[in-house]
Amino acid sequence: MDTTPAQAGAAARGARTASRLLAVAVVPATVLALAGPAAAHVTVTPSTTTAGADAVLAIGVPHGCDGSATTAVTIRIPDQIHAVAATRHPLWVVEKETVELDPPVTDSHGNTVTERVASVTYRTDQPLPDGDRDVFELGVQIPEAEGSTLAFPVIQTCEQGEAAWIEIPEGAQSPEELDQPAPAFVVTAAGAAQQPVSATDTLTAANAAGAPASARESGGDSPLLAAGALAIALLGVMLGGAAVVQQRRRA
Ligand SMILES: [Cu+2]
Repeated sequence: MDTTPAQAGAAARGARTASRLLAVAVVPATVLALAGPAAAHVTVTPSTTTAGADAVLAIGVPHGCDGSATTAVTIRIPDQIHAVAATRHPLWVVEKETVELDPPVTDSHGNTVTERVASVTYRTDQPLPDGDRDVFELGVQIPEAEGSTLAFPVIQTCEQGEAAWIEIPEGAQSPEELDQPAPAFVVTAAGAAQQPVSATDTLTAANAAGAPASARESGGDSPLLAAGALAIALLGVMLGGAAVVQQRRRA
């Protein structure tokens, strides 16, 4: 059966609409899916942010330095924290750098403390590949410094190069505006809700709300994003298909 010029025109219009719909659905979906892991930065997720409490700080390293594998992670400890118990970690050796405290201080157990841990370095001779992630846990006592921000600048050394996660927001700046923000969180009063510091720490809020460990330690890679992207893409395909069918029926 010959198609009339009108029918041919209608079909072409239908196809154009469908491909436009597809483009509208697929492009953002792809961008979202690609964005996932790369957006994650080095994070700190405290088991609690409460002043005076004993806490475990999970320092998450979600990727290497521009594709290069990680060989060492040095975590600088803020002045207000004196003692740090580094969690032993297979494949990694731990080194602590201490500095003298002048004047010495008395800790919460009444002991005189003459030196404090200034940094903790995890080092490995089996580099952590760029596509993998790892978490380093430190046991500390949160200082009695309600409302203050505790930053843990991290130097990530890789087979090629290094990444310095040391940037501190100034004034009203938010950590999201920085390329390599230092992981940080805000100390809260006993009984107060945990306060996330930045997108990189939203996990802190998730932690406070009792999110499962896997969610707490996942550092910004989110299968959810991929699922969302997929759903949008499917929707696009279905809409596109429906438009084509409709066009055909009208023709
Ligand atoms: Cu990153």
